[in-house]
Amino acid sequence: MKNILTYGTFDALHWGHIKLLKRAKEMGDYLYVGVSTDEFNEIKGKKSIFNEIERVKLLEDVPYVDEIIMENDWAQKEKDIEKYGIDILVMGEDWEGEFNDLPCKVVYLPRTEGISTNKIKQRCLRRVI
Ligand code: C2G
Repeated sequence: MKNILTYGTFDALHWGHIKLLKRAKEMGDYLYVGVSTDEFNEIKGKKSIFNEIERVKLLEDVPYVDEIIMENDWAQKEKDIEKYGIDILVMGEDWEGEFNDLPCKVVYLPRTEGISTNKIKQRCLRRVI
């Protein structure tokens, strides 16, 4: 049983997030997803459209997601890796190199071009498709 782990805010869930989760799940058998709490988002300097409860609600029905855990701080990754017996941490390439010192294999995947939560926010502000 190969356990995979990824983290994110996953605000305004979009196909870029889904494609990341799909590729992460395809690397193993069970995918844990660490969702940044609203409090941690403050530390990350992110103001999300949806709160942590709503962001979890959106992720719960994504078929690739096997278990959701909350991400409260930068430092919990090592504990999570031990606690859940993680084999691979998967992150988007925007995190390239950031987590190489963790006690598991780390894979950085290409981001999906053309979509981001910020793009969605901009469209909403312009109210156009
Ligand atoms: N992502 C992607 N393609 C996009 C947008 C996002 O592949 N077009 C990936 C990101 O690279 C990340 C994941 O989807 O791996 C979640 O993205 P965010 O919600 O923006 O997460 P982030 O704020 O980067 O939080 O401790 C790690 C942080 O919690 C990661």
